[in-house]
Amino acid sequence: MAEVLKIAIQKSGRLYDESVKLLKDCGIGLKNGINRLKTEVDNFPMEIYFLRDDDIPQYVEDAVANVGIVGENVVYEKNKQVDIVEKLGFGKCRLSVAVSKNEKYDKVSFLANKRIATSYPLLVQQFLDKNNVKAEIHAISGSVEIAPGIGLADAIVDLVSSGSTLFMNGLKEVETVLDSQAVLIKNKNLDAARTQLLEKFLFRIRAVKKAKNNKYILLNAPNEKLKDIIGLLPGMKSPTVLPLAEAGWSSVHSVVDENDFWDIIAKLKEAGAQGILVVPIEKMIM
Ligand code: PRT
Ligand code: ZN
Repeated sequence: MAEVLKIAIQKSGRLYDESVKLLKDCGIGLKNGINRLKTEVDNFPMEIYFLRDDDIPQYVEDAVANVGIVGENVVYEKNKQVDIVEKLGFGKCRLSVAVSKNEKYDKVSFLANKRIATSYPLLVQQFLDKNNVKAEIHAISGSVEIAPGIGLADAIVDLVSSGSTLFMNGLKEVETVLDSQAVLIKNKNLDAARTQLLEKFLFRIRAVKKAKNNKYILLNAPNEKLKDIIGLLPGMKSPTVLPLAEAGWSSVHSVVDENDFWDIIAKLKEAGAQGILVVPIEKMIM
């Protein structure tokens, strides 16, 4: 049987939808039936395993799966022998210290000799060591945010994204221990065939990521303004310029970074651009 790349993704939870979407955007056709442990793929030599996120680093270390998609927070806390290959740009959150909103927190030494509840004892210990603070870590597996309210802890370290969970529990965020996002991890001893498949997969992931951060832009410009307008557009090489049917006008096509997008649009209008169209890009290969 030909070699396949075995990938582990979260079975359900916050990373599931985006992980599946990434595979689909990479042209990897998942068969339905997510309630199974594993699924095969028709059009790419890949097998997909659906697992709890906490178990993914271990499975990848043990080569039960060759690669996996999991949060950096889990990778570092589990501390398994795996390599991080690529940041994936979703599942963004931070692991933060929070205390009751009434506490007067000034610096990390506030935590000295305090009780800290967390599901991330290793990362918290490393954070305390780095700051030369000794505290008591209470490792608990869920509902960490209620620990201060029931008198179990003086502080917590937990994942935060919008901050509303902390707010609803009368807590405030005071330090960031780790910024996290979903990453692709790999086994340290992939054979040549698997390494080649991973390269192929990574090439697609990067094209999808790049496309997500860029937009295709089309606009009409009076020829006398062309020079100014082209000056505003970076493009992959340089913008494409085509004559319009109406004399004295051109159509300009280019690619702009999502982050600079609104800024550039405003300047383009000011410079005399009209009929600006902005289109999402599906894949982008440089
Ligand atoms: O069942 P399984 O073990 O696979 O899933 P899980 O319940 O352990 O994990 P899950 O699905 O909750 O999260 C999977 C991964 O998503 C995490 O390991 C992070 O890498 C990432 N992620 C991103 C988050 C969050 N954002 C997040 N906000 N994981 C958890 N939260 C929780 C947090 O623990 C807290 O309870 O959401 C709450 C805070 O959210 P806000 O928006 O109120 O701040
Ligand atoms: Zn989990």
